[in-house]
Amino acid sequence: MFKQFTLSLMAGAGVYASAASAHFQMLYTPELLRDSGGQITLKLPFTHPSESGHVMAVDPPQAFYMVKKGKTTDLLNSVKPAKWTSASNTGDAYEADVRLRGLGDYVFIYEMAPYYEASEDIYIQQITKSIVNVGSLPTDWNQDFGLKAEIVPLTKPYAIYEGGTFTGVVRSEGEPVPFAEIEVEYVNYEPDMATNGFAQEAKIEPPADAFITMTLFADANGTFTFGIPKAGQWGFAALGVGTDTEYQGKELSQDAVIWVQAHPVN
Ligand SMILES: [Cu+2]
Repeated sequence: MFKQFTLSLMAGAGVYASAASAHFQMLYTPELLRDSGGQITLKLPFTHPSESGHVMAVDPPQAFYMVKKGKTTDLLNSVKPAKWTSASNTGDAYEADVRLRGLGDYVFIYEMAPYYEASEDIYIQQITKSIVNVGSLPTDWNQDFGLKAEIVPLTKPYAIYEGGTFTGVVRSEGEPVPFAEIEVEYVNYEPDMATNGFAQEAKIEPPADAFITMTLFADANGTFTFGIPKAGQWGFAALGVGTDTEYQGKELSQDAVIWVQAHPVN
């Protein structure tokens, strides 16, 4: 109740909770672990998923592709504009329909255009990865793609129990990034694939603002582990770990993002 109140207050004043919540480039489909292939839709809003925060308009992505059994398929042409609605606004976003054929891992890599964050006077560019598996057959999930900013999973990101852990390594062009700062957010408002927006109701109630975006640091080898308390999708963003540090004369934070999904224990 209190949180709802402060959120609407801040929205009314045109002030956004950039200190309390992190930007996350979503690459969302409800099930990262599927029984069969077929067409899936990926929703691509740039937003604040743990608090259904504002949706930010970004230029079309610089790259979007998938890798399956080592083969890369360009998906940039399948990206189309779509709106996304949060508790704060309805904003411009993107989505893409993709067909999955056969068993294995489909590694989706989405490189958004740099976004100018006025409140910090910097550009932000996230290189986002999400891995969809069909039929529990592992193929490509733990590949290091040598991206400018990347989180390479050491845990299968689609086969984690609620109460389990996720371990990843922050890398930049294959090199570990020691002591990288990582922000963690829960997709706390269920994305509605039909209406293009977050649910009204939160799934969990963070006990304090410090839980809206959680922060941890990688160790000296760029490795981190996070215990996942709740089923659903969780995003990890390693901040400013990329090779590019400037865009149009301003500081650029080139972040590595990965999405993982935990399943309930029944
Ligand atoms: Cu923002």
